[in-house]
Amino acid sequence: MSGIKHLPGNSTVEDVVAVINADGGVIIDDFLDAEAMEVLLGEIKGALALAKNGIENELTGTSTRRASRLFGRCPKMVDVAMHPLYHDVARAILEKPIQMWYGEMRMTVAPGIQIGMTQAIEIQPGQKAQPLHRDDSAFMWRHPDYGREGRLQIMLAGTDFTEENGATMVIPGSQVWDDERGPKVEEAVPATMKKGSALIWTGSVYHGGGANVSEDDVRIGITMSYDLSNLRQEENMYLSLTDEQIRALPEPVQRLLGWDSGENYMGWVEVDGLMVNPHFLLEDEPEIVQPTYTSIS
Ligand SMILES: O=C(O)CCC(=O)C(=O)O
Ligand SMILES: [Fe+2]
Repeated sequence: MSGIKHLPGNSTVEDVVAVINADGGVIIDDFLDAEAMEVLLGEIKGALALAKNGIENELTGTSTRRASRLFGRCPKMVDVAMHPLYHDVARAILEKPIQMWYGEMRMTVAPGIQIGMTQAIEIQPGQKAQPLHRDDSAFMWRHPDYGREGRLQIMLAGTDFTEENGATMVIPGSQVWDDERGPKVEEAVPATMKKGSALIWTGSVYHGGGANVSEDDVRIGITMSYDLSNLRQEENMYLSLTDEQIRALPEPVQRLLGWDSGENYMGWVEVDGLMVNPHFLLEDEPEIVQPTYTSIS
């Protein structure tokens, strides 16, 4: 099995989309610059300090600490979410429209994207490999029946990722496998990369955290997902983020975290007797925006 392709941090969105469409995943070298990485890592280490090692669970690991709620705790996560080689690539891959009938009119409706989960993952020496899996199993996704991706995930390296310290293991090309074919450990390759680089892969690609067989080299990865906005968020953002935390974030990120409703009507709230976009609740001078189909083919 060949390795995972690397692209430089100054690649175009089109370059990145092309490699992901072919292989299911790609590594972007120097995704964040050293200065931004140090700020983010300081915030992440603060969150990890409050996390506990997992209990008797192969998926979460027992020599692994996981810290979530990252947009409430780590303001620098905004740089990851809004990076064009992640955000714009996610839109290009996920926002595939559907055609539907609305009365006698043929309409095109495109889903939006939303942030589905966030996690800093610290894999300590002695941690065994995580079983290879597809993250879109959270959505009960079927392959190739659905003919589209539900998720685009990122794993930003907070330390160098090496074969010894538990670099994420990936099976490039496995996004096209049907649901009967199981992954084999020998088919997976390590996403070795430098601190500040990032692995980006679709929810249908088999992958898993690697074993940390090093003496004393702790691996830190910072992950989040962009998911179709019509799916339930894996991490319950409405219960994870306080009102104060969501209000402190830039408007696009508030919307990406779920305080939004798209043209497919998902996520509205009733305010003053009208169905409105929930971003209304965060606005100082709120404007009533009712959801509506916007595209007519
Ligand atoms: O930590 C990693 O490298 C991968 C973790 C992962 O795939 C998961 O927890 O779903
Ligand atoms: Fe995973």
